[in-house]
Formats: sequence, structure tokens, C-alpha cells
Amino acid sequence: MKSLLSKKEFEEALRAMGSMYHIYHPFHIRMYEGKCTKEEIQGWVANRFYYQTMIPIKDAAIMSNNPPIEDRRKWIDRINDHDSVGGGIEAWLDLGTAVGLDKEDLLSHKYVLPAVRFAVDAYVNFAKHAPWKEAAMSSLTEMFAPEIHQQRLDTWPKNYPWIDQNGLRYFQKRLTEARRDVQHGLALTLEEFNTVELQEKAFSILQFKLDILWTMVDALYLAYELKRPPYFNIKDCHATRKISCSE
Ligand code: AHQ
Repeated sequence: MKSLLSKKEFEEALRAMGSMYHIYHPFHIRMYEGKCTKEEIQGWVANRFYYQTMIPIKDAAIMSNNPPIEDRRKWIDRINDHDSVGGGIEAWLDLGTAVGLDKEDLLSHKYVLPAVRFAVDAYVNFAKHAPWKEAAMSSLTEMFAPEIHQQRLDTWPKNYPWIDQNGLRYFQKRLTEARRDVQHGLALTLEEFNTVELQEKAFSILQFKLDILWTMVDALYLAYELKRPPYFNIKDCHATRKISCSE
């Protein structure tokens, strides 16, 4: 029978799950080591744009489940981080331009792989239907996000000199925004998930979100590194429009 963890032990256990963060996925390791091709970087930017555009929708779904006004104010900040003029969505479009993609191609989501869409939509649907505190704590994968954003800022300029550094603004802004999000999300989680059952629930929710992030990069690894996009073995694979078959 599991025993109730103190807030300190609970936070340590949540942070220990960072060992499963997608920073350790082979695709991100290749990216960090400078081994990604231009096509792989473009595929990652185009697919992650779907995730980015759905984050404020996810946050609005949490808002629609009636958090108290103090929490709504925090969530309005999160939505503004992305949707405001000059905010994250525009910064990611600038990243797309910096890696050689057309804004229209990003906005159309034409390059989004099925598994990426399913993983992102699972996150949004979870936020729509779960109790708002459960959906709120699912963003705690951002405990580990500053490291991966800083890693890109530190390595892309030397590893990918063909990328206009103005496109890296998104990563820079998330360093502070992610830390602010985590302050709020972690305080809420440590306070509200205060029984053995609720702590176990929190671990399973964080695992669900880690799985979402990992699955997205799995799809990219298959499609862009192993050159196995969906239906790669079907005669006319161009019919899928999702990705050019590079064979
Ligand atoms: O750019 C990211 C972002 O805006 C968010 C919001 C947050 C959430 O609400 O779940 N999670 C998240 C993440 C962003 N970037 C990811 C990355 O690897 O660049 C990391 C991701 C996260 O850790 O959940």
C-alpha cells in the first residue's frame, strides 16, 4: 500500500519523471548534436506548429471548466503568451520562415503527420473533459522545458547556421514563460493533489503528457529519419500529401 508523500517528496517524485522527457528521444538527441537535415528540422517545425496552435485552445478548454478567477487570470496569461499580437504563434511562424517554410504551409497544417495530430488532439480532448485541476497539472512537463529551449538556443546557431537566428525568438520567450507556468501549476498540484489516490492520479496524468510529447517525436523519427512516412510502402505514397517520399 502506497503512503502519502510529503509535498517535498511529491515534488521530487514528479521531477524524477523528467527522465522520460522527450529531450532524451533519439530525434531530439540528433537535433542537439547537429545531425538533423534541413528536411528533418522543417518537418519538426511544421509538426510542432500544430501543437503550438492547439496549446491556447487547450488552455481555453481548461478555462471553460470553471477554475476560480485567480486561476483564470493565470490561464489568460498563458493564452496571451501564444495568441497575442507578436506572441508565440507569430514567433513560431517566424521560426518557420527562418527554416525555409512558407507561412501558408504551416497554417494549413498540410505537413502534420497523423500520429502528431492524434497525440495533440488527445491532449486537447483531455483538457476539455478532465476536471480543470487535472488538466492544469498536465502542463507540468514544462518543469523540464527550460532545459530543452536553452539547448536549442545554445546549439542551433553553430549546428544549423543556415537558420536565421531571428527565428529562435520563440525558444527565448519560453524560458521565462515556462518557469512562470510551472510556479503556478506546481503550487496547485502540491496543494490540491493531497491524498495517496490523488498523488497517484497526478503521476498518471504526467505520464500521459510525457507519452504525448514522446509519441509526437516518434512520428517525426519514423517519417523524417527512417524515411518511413505513413503509407510509405503504398505504391502512390504521394497521394498522402502529408510528406514528400524522399525515395
Ligand atoms: O512551447 C511549449 C509550450 O508553449 C508549452 C505549453 C505547455 C503545456 O501547456 O502543456 N507545454 C509546452 C511545451 C512547449 N514546448 C515543448 C518543447 O519541447 O519545445 C515542451 C512542452 C512541454 O514541456 O510540455
